[in-house]
Amino acid sequence: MTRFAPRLALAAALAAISGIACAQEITLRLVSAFPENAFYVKRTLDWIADVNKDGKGVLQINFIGGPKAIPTFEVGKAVQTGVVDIGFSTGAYYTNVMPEADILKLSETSAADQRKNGGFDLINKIWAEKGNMRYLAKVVEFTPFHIYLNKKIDKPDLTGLKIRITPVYREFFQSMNAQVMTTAPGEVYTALERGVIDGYGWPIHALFDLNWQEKTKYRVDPGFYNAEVALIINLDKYKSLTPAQRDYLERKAQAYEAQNDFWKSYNQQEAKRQAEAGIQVITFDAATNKAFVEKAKDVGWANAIKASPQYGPQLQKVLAK
Ligand code: 173
Repeated sequence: MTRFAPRLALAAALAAISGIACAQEITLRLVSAFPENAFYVKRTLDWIADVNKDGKGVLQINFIGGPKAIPTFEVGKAVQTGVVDIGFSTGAYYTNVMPEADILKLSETSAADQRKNGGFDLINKIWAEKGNMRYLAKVVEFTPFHIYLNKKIDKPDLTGLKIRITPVYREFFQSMNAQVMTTAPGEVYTALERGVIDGYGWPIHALFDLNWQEKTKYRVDPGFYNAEVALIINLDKYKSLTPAQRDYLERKAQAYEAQNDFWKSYNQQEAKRQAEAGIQVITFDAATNKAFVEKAKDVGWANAIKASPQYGPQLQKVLAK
């Protein structure tokens, strides 16, 4: 027996070492609320590849999939409960976790401003308390939403029109008498094709990812609000990371956020691309346009404060200008 003891000791030592090595590399599961073929997801897959390349032995991310894996409006819940570790989503898709999520569309200050003015800390206080989440990074901003239509209007009045929405647009479109219908992005094309809807709310960009230009005649200008898309992580998982893992994840997430100026030029190109695809712009006189944007904002904040009397006013201080 004694002959084997050193070998056993060696095996035990090796097992212990590899055990430590395993403990130091963690793999986090990420799911996207946007369809896999969306440009947002392509950018996120590039980011994941970069995280995995530099993160060997520390942290890896495993992309589980898009809405086929977890439906768009369930991704927030999946992050909250730890069914997945990281979600790639927008606040409007997880109002079933907390109504505050949709308030981020009202941001007039940038993510960089919010990291300095206390906004980011407030968001994380709310996200932790109500969503068991940490808001890692905002990766889409500087992007207005628009109304897209297949019927012409000559004033900001959507009476008689059936419009696809998410919580982003609900109260504003209803204030213009629209008949509204909530769907995930994945269902918009078919709804347009079948004539179930006369239009939809969507950002200035990323229409082409899902081929909606084929079924879209008009875009209403001006845009309103500020599209927000972010990486959110289950708070228990976040807390369980070693300091090295957490620092690495934070560094990579913040590097992704630091690219947000990209959207400014991309949005100009996308507007051009829409014109080239034959999408015509509907707009109003200057006073009407100004009133349109102001109304969006007023309706948005009134609803935000109604939905969250506790945090709505606090968020307004750091998000609005
Ligand atoms: O229209 C939507 O599906 C929506 O709410 C949204 C929000 C942010 C980015 C893209 C779409």
